[in-house]
Amino acid sequence: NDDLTTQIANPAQWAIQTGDYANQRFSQLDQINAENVGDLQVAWTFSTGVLRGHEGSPLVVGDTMYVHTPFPNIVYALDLANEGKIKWKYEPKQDPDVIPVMCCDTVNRGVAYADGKIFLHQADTTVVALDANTGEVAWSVKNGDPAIGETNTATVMPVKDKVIVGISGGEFGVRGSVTAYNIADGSLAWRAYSMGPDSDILFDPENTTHLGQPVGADSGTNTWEGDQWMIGGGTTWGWYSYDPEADLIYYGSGNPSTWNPSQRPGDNRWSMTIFARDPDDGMAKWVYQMTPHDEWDYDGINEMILTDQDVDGAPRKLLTHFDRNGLGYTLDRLTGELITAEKYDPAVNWTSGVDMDPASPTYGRPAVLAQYSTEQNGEDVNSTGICPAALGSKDQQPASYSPETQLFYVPTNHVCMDYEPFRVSYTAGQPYVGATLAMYPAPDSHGGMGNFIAWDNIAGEIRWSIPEQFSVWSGALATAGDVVFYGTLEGYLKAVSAETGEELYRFKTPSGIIGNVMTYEHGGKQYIGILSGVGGWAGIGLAAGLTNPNDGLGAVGGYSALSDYTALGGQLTVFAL
Ligand code: PQQ
Repeated sequence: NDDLTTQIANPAQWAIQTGDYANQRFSQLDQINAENVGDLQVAWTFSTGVLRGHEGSPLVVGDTMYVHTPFPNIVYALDLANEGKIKWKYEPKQDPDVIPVMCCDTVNRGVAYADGKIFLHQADTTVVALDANTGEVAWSVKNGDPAIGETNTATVMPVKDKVIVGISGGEFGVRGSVTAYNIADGSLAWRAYSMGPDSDILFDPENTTHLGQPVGADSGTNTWEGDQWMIGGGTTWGWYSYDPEADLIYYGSGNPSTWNPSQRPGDNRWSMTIFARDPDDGMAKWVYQMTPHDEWDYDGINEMILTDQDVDGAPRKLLTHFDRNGLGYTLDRLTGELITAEKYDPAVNWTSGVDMDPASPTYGRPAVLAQYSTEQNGEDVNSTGICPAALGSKDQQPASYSPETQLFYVPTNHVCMDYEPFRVSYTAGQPYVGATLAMYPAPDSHGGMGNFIAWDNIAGEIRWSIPEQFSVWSGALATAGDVVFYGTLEGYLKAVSAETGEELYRFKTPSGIIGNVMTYEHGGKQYIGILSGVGGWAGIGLAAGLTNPNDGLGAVGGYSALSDYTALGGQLTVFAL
């Protein structure tokens, strides 16, 4: 999208949730830098008026900041030229019946901007285009139906003349899809499902490839038994990236439904898959399935970060992805060739690693340790001590990349689990989970449930690691000032050296942070912005008032100590020197 591309190119703005189309979350601004970040002060704050988990970040386009909230998904336009005065407020009317159909809190990862419009994708799957100046509704379209478990938490991505939209509901047997609507009027352009017939998944059996080979006919049905693919999951609730030169969009699909693997024999393609698609017609160029026949709920939706780097002395167009399954993957983003797949948390134990030999029949597949399987010979198996837990070595909390250090800064989880699968039958709109989970800190960690790490994607190695008491559920920001920012579940905004990880600054915001750090410049001054407001899957106990350790899909027990540090409440905190 030309307008959005122009807005993104101006480092004074934060025009897209992901920082740029490549999802690098890197800012050229360097007024705040490693030397002076210790002097950061709170410049101003804004209460959102909403209590539950606040993911995503504000946008800044021109003199306006756009702040969103979790359900009921209010959008505020704040006038930065007038001390943050509220220019307009949009509050959709949504049926609260959607709340119990949201798996992991009522979060929303933010609005998007393009062509003078603000795009809000509500919890109930209504996509609304608002006039960026007035907040008037330009058009509105229903992407799904909460009555059958379809909801939304993701942001959307404007590309060219379309807006790319995902869907949630993998815990309700929703069949995931990605949909493109025309920006001009909201009309449907195309929809591509994660599984199903070739015409539904927009695959060309001869030209869509998996690890360099054509996928062949019926690849989205022939690794499923019977009609299970129709309730097969593979939802698309994560982040989207775009390479304008290659003209491809990238995203991942989530867990196959149900969580009980013995009920869905086969590889369950294309759940747990990275997709490269043409934004004009949705056709898939290549795919890579990371976790065939998932047994642990390792959704593949985490962000795809696009970089141009040298590999073995040759410049390459890369895609790096920190999967829930604990492996950090780097692929050639033009062809889908696998370059590295290495554990980015040493605790990962369910696999001994990925077969990297192109000549091998199991090329590209992770080798599974039987001890951590949750199924043997088609029978359910209760398994203990599996690392990572279902929420992965990293969940949706996005990493950042600095082209200056060529390092990725990754918020991680250091949590393991016990997994008890059970038989579940499908009823539309009812939970279709089929496993009981217990989560706890990884055994070697002295109680720490997370780390903030710097990752070298070519070597496949951790450069430094900062232990955190809780999982780092906030998105990172790297800047040309040689500083990296992230938030913690206790509520600290932290700044660390991009080179060494040394802590340079911390400030405790009013609530736990699961939002993503952003930066902008206004009136010649650089600002850092972060939403606090604890919640998300890790904070579901606090957000939804749950206390039974196995509730919240197993997360409540693991994170119960959070209530000793923080409480609910949405607030934006903006910092400056
Ligand atoms: N959402 C969070 C969060 O915002 O903290 C964490 C998760 C979700 C998960 O770990 C999930 O597995 C998950 N799965 C789905 C799905 O399968 O459709 C949706 C969501 C969501 O929409 O937030 C999450």
